[in-house]
Amino acid sequence: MQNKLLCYKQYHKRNKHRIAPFCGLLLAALCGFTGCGTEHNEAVTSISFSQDDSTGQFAADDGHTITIGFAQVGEESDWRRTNSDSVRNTFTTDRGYNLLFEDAQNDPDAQVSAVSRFIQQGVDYIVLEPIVKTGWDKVLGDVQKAGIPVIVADRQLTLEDDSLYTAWVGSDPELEGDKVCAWLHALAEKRGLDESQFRIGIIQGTIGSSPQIGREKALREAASDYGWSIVGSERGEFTQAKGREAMDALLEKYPDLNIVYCDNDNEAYGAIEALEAAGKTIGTDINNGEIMIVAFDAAKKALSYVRKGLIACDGECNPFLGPEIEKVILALEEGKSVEKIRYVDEGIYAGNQEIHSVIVDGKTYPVTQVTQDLLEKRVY
Ligand code: GYE
Repeated sequence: MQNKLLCYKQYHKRNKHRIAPFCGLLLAALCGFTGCGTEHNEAVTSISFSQDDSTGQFAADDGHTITIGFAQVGEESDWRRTNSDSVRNTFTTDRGYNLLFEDAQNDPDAQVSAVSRFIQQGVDYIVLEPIVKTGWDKVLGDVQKAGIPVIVADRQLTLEDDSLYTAWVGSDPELEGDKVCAWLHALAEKRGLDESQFRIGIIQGTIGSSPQIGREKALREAASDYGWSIVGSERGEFTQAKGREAMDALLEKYPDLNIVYCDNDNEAYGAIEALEAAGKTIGTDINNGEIMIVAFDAAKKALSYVRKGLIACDGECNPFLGPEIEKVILALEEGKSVEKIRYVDEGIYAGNQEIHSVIVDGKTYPVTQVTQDLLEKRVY
């Protein structure tokens, strides 16, 4: 990510959402030569996959069982529960796996301990969805000494030595943030809104987690590019209950805020409760007193809120990582090399049809309008 941004910023210091397509091509070419694209300077691919857990044939064709230690974050959100189901549905006994599932309940120390226990238990693979980015060097050094491959999924981490994990698969939270911010800017342009009147409150996810860091970085950069005011931030911990408390605190401190940037859907559900209880009107008409909410994940319930106009725009974050993790494990089982970094493709959703697409880093992303048909077909 560092390299991507460095590379990008040399060419597009401002207006990153509106760069001309040829610049994107130039950038892509340069990135190809310089290895831009990840904070790890490794090969990157982007994968798209659908809203389900369709898995290939089962793993241990030769009858041996593969033991996987899975260090999960917690149960804080709809996203997380779906992600846990995806992993559980993929690594079943029937399919040749013994899954040791450890839920750290959002405690980074407990998660480090869980990974240490996996070493004692002699697992074949460790799958880690790190709560926070930092603090992994020591325990992953121990894992490497024990010769256990580590697959990092969902959230990103920062290590002194990237050889401490074999592969990473997940989302690019900064790109998710860039897309939502590009949508806000596009809406302002389309409606002729004065962006210096954007007064944004942030409801932050778990501090130090890569989605909190990435999504907030995108917002702060966009705010500086377009003259938006960020009035303040409160911690929402990615949960509905804390999201509600955070919204109450924001309203108390900044009664004139007109946009709420929620780091996930569950926080948005809490924010909606708080705003409704305070008698506020939620919507995109911020010039006439409405408060606009944007969020991330695009869970089914959130998309029903998008359709109702309660969430204006929702950046998708895909939780169906089980099959993607399995692909890595099966390749390693066959002695094949695996790509170090694989981003999953993700969309962006809005309730109105005003903005058809947004451009980030020279790439166009369609904005999907949430229809009743889409909602009925949505699994998560
Ligand atoms: O956005 C949030 C969850 O790490 C991408 O964690 C994930 C985030 C997701 O609790 O809902």
